[in-house]
Amino acid sequence: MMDFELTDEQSLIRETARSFTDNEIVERARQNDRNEHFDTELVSMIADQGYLGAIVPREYGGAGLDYVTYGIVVEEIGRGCSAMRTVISVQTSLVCSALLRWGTEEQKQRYLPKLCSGEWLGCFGLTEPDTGSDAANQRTRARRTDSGWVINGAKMWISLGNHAKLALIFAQTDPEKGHRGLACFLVETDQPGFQPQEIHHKMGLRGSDTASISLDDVEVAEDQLLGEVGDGFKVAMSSLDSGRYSVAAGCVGICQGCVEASVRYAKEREQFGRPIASFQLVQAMLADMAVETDAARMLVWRAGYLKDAGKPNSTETSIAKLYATEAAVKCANTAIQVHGGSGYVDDHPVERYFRDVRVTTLYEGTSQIQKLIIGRALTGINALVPS
Ligand code: COS
Repeated sequence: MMDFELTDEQSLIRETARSFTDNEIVERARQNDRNEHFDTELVSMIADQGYLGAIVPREYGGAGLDYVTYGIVVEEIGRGCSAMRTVISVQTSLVCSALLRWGTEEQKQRYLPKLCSGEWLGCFGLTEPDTGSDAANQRTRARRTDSGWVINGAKMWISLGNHAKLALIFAQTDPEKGHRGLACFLVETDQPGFQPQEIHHKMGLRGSDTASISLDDVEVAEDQLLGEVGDGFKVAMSSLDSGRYSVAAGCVGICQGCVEASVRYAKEREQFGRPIASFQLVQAMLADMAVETDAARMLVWRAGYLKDAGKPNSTETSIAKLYATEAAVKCANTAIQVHGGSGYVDDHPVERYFRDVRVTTLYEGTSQIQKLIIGRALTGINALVPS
């Protein structure tokens, strides 16, 4: 049996997320974007809705949602503001999911309730100035000491890095071991030597907090290891399985927002004595956006279904991430075309969609990386390693 119907509970959660987005997020999103303001008050409101740590079981303070329902919430928030959607994706998918999957009981109890309530923000320190797609090639080093570890290195493009109280920091413990030498550390950011710096003048996501981080002799206790030494790469990849899903769901929201804004505008705007919605070439643009939106949403739902069923889903998640992010880039571009000159200023949401969406085919694995993951699954050949 195949079921495309949302349950009553999912419909209710969608409606709630939709009105929360329209009533609380949309107008602030524009102001925050204009002012490059990371709106911690809005983050608290999102936390109060239960959207941070949505997939975390209730016993740890989460909302206990399944992945399909989480995706529906992320779509709605993504329609309103990609900067706030990024907060949810990072906190829930990159940080909480890693703790859930790899944390000891004590680590889960220490951190998950604070992250779910929004009392603490978390960040995911994988990318470095010289380490992007080649994530295994970490330059940050962790050295054993009598009492634990000391970390030195630098991280780059870290969302929430200036506000986070907990940072997942990936580091190499033994360069000769390659990706099997990596470890992930739970670093509390008030630790001496942990120094974030704000990154400004971004094309989009101006309402999101982005940092470069330097780590100078940062000491971490032994019990702050997440997983075992050597698990670091798998911790990162499993988090990205959740993070890519979340980015994809947010991009479905951008696509949907483009359709809604464009239909509304095309019916209002008159040229040649009639609404531009009555012109075939305009309808073709609306139809193209609607098709992209539906296709992206179905791929996200499939990936979510596989996650909920506990089935392998990395390839399907990459397919959803690749398709939804590229679809959202196209939709944002087309939506501006429908709006004409009005789409070039921020009176309508499409101008911000266009800038905000651009990063989604870059972060959490570029479109090219997703294609290589999909290609490897199809052929069994790893195109990333010289043969
Ligand atoms: N979950 C758990 N483990 C995984 C995994 C996943 N989704 N994917 C791979 N692994 C494991 C593999 O099983 C393998 O384990 P063994 O060491 O036991 O063999 C190990 O990790 C290495 O896997 P793989 O061979 O796939 O590693 P590659 O070096 O080929 O991976 C890619 C290359 C490109 C896939 C990876 O580096 C990547 O995703 N890069 C993009 C990084 C990224 O998204 N950065 C954005 C940062 S967040 S803004």
